[in-house]
Amino acid sequence: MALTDLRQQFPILSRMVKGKPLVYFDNAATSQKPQCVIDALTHYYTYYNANIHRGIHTLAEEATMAYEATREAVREFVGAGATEEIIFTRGTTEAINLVAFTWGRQNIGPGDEIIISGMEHHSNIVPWQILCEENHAVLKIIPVTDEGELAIEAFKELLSSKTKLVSVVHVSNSLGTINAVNEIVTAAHLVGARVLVDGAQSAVHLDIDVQKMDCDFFAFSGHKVYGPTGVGVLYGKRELLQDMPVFQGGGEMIKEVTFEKTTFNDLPYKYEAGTPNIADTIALKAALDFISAAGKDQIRLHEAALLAYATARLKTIPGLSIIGEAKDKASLVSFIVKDVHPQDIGVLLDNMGIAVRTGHHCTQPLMKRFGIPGTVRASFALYNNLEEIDVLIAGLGKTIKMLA
Ligand code: C6P
Repeated sequence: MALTDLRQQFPILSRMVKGKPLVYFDNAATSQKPQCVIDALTHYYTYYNANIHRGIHTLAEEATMAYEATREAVREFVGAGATEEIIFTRGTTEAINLVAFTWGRQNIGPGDEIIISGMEHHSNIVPWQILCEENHAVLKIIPVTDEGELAIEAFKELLSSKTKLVSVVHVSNSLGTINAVNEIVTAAHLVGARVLVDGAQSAVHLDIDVQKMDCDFFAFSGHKVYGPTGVGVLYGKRELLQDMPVFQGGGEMIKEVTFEKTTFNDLPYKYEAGTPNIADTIALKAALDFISAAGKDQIRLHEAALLAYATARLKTIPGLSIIGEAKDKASLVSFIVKDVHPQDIGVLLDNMGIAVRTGHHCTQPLMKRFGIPGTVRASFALYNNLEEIDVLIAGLGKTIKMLA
C-alpha cells in the first residue's frame, strides 16, 4: 500500500493543535496508532472481553486465542525460533528489569563485570547499577565518539573473562545511531558473556532477526511500533529462560501451589504472573500486521529520505548543530541552537502545532558526554512527509528569530 494511504489510517494526524495542523515528530517517544489498532481494542472490549488461560467459556477461549496469536506474531516479527521465547511485559523497561532481577541475580557475582554503553537510556543503566551495587559487581561503559558512534575497539578492550553481560541499545533514542550489534554480540560471546539488546527504538525501523543477531535477550515496547502502551516484549533464548529464577509470583506462573512448596509453570507463562494486559497485547498484533502490510523495506526507504532531507535543511540554519552524525542512523535528528535553550524551542514549535521532544531524553550521561543540557529531537515515522519537514524548518526559523 502507498504511504500516503497509510497516513490516512492514523485519525489523530488530521487534528489541529493551537489552530494549526498537527505535525507529529515525537515518534521516538511514542508512535501514533492506526485505526486497525484502535479497532482491535474496541472490538475486544465490545465482543470478547474475558480473562485468559483460565476460563472454559467461549469468551475466555476467544480472548486466549487472540492473546496467543499476538505471541506468534511477535515471534515472527523478531525472528525467534519458538513462542516459548516470547515473554509479554509492560514495556522495554520492565523487560530489562526482568532480566536484571532474574538472570542477573543468579549469574552476576562479586567482581563480575557488566558492560553497557555511554548512549544508554536510563532504563538500560539503572537496573544494572542496582544489580552491581547489590552483588558487588562492576559496571563498565563503552565510550561514545564525537560523531555519536560506539568506540568498538575500546569496547573490545573492555571485554575479559570477568565480563558476564553486555547490554547495549540497538538504535540510540537521542542520537539515532544504529549500533553494530552483530559485531558486539560476536565479540561478547567470544569471552563467554551474554548480550541483551535494547530494541526500543530499532524494532519499528529495522528488520529484527534475533537468531541471526544471536543476542541472548532482546527487548522492545508495543507503543513505539504503532501499538498500544502498556505492553512490551522480552525475547530470551529458551535455555536461558528455562534456567532463570522467576520474576514475580502469583497466578498463572505456577504449576502447583501448596503451603510447603510451589512449582512453576512452563515457558513462557513462568514469567507472566497475574492477569496480563490482555487488550493491549491483542491490539499489538494489529500493529505488527500493519507494519508487515506496509513493508519494512518501503518504510525504511521513506524514513531514510526524510532523515536525509531534514538533516540537509537543518544544516542550513545558522547556529544550529546536529548532535549525532553517525554513518548509520535511524530516522531521528537531535540538535541544539547556539544561545537558545532547547525547551524554549519546543514550546514555540508547539504553538505552531509541531510536536518535538526536548531535554535529555532519559540519557543524562550522554548529554554530559556532549557537554549539553539537552537537545531538540525530531523523530520521524512512516506517516511523516517532506512537507512537514518544511513546516518544521520554517517554524524553527521563526522561533530562532523570536528567541535571538
Ligand atoms: N524512550 C524516548 O522519548 P519504555 O518506556 O519502557 O517503553 O521504553 C524505555 C526505553 C528504553 N530504551 C530506549 C532506547 C528508549 O528510547 C526507551 C524509551 C522514549 O526516547 C521515552 S523516555
